[in-house]
Amino acid sequence: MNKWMFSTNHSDIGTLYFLFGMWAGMTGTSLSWLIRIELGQPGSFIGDDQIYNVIVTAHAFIMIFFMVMPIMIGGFGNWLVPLMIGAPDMAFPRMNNMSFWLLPPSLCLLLTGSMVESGAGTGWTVYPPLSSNLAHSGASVDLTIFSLHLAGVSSILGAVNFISTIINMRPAGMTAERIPLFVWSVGITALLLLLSLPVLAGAITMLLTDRNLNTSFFDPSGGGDPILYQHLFWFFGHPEVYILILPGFGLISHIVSMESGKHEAFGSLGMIYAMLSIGLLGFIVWAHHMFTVGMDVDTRAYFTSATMIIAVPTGIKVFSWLATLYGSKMNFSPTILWSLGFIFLFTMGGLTGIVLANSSIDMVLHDTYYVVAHFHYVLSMGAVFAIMASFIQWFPLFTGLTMNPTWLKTQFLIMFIGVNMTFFPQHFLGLSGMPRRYSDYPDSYLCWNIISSIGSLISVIGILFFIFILWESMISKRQVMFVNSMTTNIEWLQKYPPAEHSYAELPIISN
Ligand code: HAS
Ligand code: CU
Repeated sequence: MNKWMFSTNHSDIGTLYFLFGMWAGMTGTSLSWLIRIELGQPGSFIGDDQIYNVIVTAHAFIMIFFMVMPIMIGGFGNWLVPLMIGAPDMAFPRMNNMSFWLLPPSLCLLLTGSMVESGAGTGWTVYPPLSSNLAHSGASVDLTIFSLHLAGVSSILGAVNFISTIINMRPAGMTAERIPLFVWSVGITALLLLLSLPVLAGAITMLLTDRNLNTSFFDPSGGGDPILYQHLFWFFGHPEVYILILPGFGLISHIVSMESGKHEAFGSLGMIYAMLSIGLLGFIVWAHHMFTVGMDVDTRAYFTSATMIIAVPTGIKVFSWLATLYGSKMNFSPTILWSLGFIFLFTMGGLTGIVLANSSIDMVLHDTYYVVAHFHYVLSMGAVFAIMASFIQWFPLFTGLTMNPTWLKTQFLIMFIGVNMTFFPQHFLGLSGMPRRYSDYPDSYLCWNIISSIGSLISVIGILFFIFILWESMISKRQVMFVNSMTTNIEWLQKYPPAEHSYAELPIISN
């Protein structure tokens, strides 16, 4: 057996998470390509609406749970958090290995759920009654639920590990406001995971018993209520979207300060409070996903107002990044290009979020492509751009190798054009009423759909180019001369050496 698979070392596990996330990312991208092929021409291509919905569902699950979360929290979190606080490893190294190894079986269950019988075509929200046993009989949805159980256990264990590591394994002088921003972002993300995932677990388990044990939590004929599921799901679902972006916020803060030659990001205390506010506010806005269920007007007014308040701490973050860059000599390195792209496009996605937060506007935009455009701006261009920037930034630390910077800049340009061409037209489609989760549309939507599909082809070419750049860096073995000390906060650690009785001293049993 490969010793590396059972490694309890944080960087080995981080690398496993990267490899897993990249594999899942390619799977998720392939599915998105199928979606854009179906929608790139009028009429039906796949020829089966259930299969189309299964593809959409699997695409979302894979991208959220098996690409963004493993790469950001599992990959960057494991690699960088211990290094940035000067800990020898995570607090619970063997549990760390288990967190990772729960994911491959979880992914297998998800893929099996899409391939057996008629597949789970429920969307990632898995709303009953569509997900109940009348509309989705057979094992598919049950397998999807089990997949989420495993992924949830993996994330909860990971969250416990990060929280324990960050609280207990810091050097003596590293007081709260001196904890690096990325470490803060992972800590807050872990807290959100710990508080929100059990609610999802409860909801899907109730759904499982409704489907198989004749309970009726979500079935009105037995006194239940399908709206209850939506509340439970979004009490998890909204914090989840901040789980997907907060580590990216932390990573971008480090990159902009490193690349502008400053010792830390502008207003780092404000950045900490902004992330805390975003995390806490994220728990009291969930029903902005449910404005059309028949809520009374006061409840809608509350959820609209609470949601919009999140623009304030998020604005603090955006303007602090810009203030960090201010006055520096721009070097337009590949990482700074991705970071600028992140700041610009994430803000665009955030602004369309503010539009959707208005409940009376959302009555017409809900379940249209406008929502799809919104969340792809914050995810495909927010979360993914943060991942690209960071992967390039820390690649020399991870591998000791360098990638070709000229090619990386070209690759950024291809991706930038590709994703904008894919998702910008979707705002127009949504505003003119095109609904999400359908495999066909009236001819009046054809033009923007063709442009969107061509854009996705360009993005796929960009991804393939990146894989080529990675491959080239590995076969040509260009060793890196030195790793910027700020990548691991070494300067800081020399000033504040590890505490005498930190867990650093405890024996760590490996293998
Ligand atoms: Fe969102 C739906 C509102 C941020 C992800 N979001 C989704 C879905 C996903 C998602 C995946 O209120 C679809 C889920 C599904 O499958 O159905 N979202 C917001 C708001 C914010 C926001 C207000 N979303 C995110 C992030 C995500 C994400 C981050 C993942 C990474 N979102 C919604 C709403 C829906 C929604 C509705 C439901 C729609 C529906 O009908 O289904 C905010 O956190 C964004 C804050 C960021 C900014 C930009 C930077 C701020 C600056 C300060 C100045 C700006 C101000 C704004 C003061 C605002 C620069 C006012 C000024 C103007 C000029 C307009
Ligand atoms: Cu939300």
